Amino acid sequence: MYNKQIEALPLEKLRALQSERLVALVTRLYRDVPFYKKQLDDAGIQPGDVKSIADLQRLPFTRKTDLRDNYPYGMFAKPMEEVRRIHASSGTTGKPTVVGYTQNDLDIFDEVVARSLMCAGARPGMKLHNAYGYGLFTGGLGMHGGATKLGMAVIPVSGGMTERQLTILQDFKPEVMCCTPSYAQTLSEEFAKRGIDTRDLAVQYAVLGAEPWTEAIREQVEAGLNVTATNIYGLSEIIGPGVSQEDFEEKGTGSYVWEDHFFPEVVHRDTGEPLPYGEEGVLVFTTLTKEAFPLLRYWTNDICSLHYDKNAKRTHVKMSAIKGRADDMLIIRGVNLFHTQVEEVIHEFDFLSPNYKLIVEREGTMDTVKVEVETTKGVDYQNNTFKTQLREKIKNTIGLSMDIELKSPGSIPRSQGGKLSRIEDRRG
Ligand code: DLL
Repeated sequence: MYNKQIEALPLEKLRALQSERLVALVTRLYRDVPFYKKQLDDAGIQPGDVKSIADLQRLPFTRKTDLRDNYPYGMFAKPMEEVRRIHASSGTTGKPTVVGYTQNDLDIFDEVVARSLMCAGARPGMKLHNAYGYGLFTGGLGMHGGATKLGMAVIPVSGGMTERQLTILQDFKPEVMCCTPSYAQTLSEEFAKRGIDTRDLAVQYAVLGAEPWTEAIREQVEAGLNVTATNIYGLSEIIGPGVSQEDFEEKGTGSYVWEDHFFPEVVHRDTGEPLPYGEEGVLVFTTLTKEAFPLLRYWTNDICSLHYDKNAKRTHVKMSAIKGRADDMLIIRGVNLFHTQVEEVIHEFDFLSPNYKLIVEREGTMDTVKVEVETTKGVDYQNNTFKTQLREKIKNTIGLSMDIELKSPGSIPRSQGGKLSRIEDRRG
């Protein structure tokens, strides 16, 4: 553990710490951010009404539209003289979301990423091949700061230029690498294409995140790169990478949320009602300690569930893998669909590789989905039996009839370094 005192803090003490931090946060927000003063006044809540973390559920949500309405700096709680860095995430539509950090915020960022890296298997003295993009995206600089804090040597490769990535992975001998899962797929395939045996690499751990992924991709990447791959989750609005992290020895049991800084809730996507542990809904975060850009009950739109794992090393709550973003969910003939559900079905067939794309079209008033998926090497992609097997499995598990097109290996677009969109929406 990077910070045993906090990561293994007994739950009672964690709650007391969260309560103390929430009370201070609400006081700061009411005093320093006009948007929050109005929000709280409108809800009939005064700072003194909030006495513990249990009162959080009475407070209003903050949504992405609130950030847009206050673009670029209207939600900042500190004067620019105290801000030391600005990041932004490019929205799919309109203006980016702008976030700021004081020096203290940057220190917290380093701390949670250092914790995450250690949880992923990294240790001081190791080298990190950092293939997250450097720039306005929080991935590159975020991982960089945390790795430095942990005592690693950072190789700031950034995303893209795949040929160079392969050379550096071979010659610089990093023990840890980080990038998006889709780019890890690309790197693994490129090594294979060149006949390079990845058992000769020094890399042992891959820290993958920034987009949804399932066990299908974990298997491909772990085998292809000869690594242990874990999930790192985060978003710019909350801090960047390092909001939660999966432990390399507890794979598949969810990712620890560093809840001394980021308090998570899962709520019903229509009513906003808090849901019990284990139930799936929208993930909502309150930043308990951030100074420049603190947020109350921020509606991430990411779909997952929370649970406490009694067999775990740490006391913090775990979140399940993200199924997708609520705004990326397809509604096909009344059935809700995330692309990760199709990915899970693909995983069940040895003749398929997790390189796929969903194509959504509208025929009259009906939406249709076509799955384009590559077969594994040496498999006949024109074999209709395989197609039928996949179609039926999807129909039985997801409840939707989909067109299937099996493709030859290498024919579906790959990640060139960053996040990869696996849905092509042709509905116009
Ligand atoms: O993607 C921060 C990050 C960088 C996380 C590097 C992990 C590693 P944004 O660009 O603001 O920030 O995008 C945040 O990406 O709301 C999720 O929808 C998605 N996302 C991030 N991590 C995961 C993950 C960074 N591990 C948005 N699994 C979030 C699934 C993820 N989705």
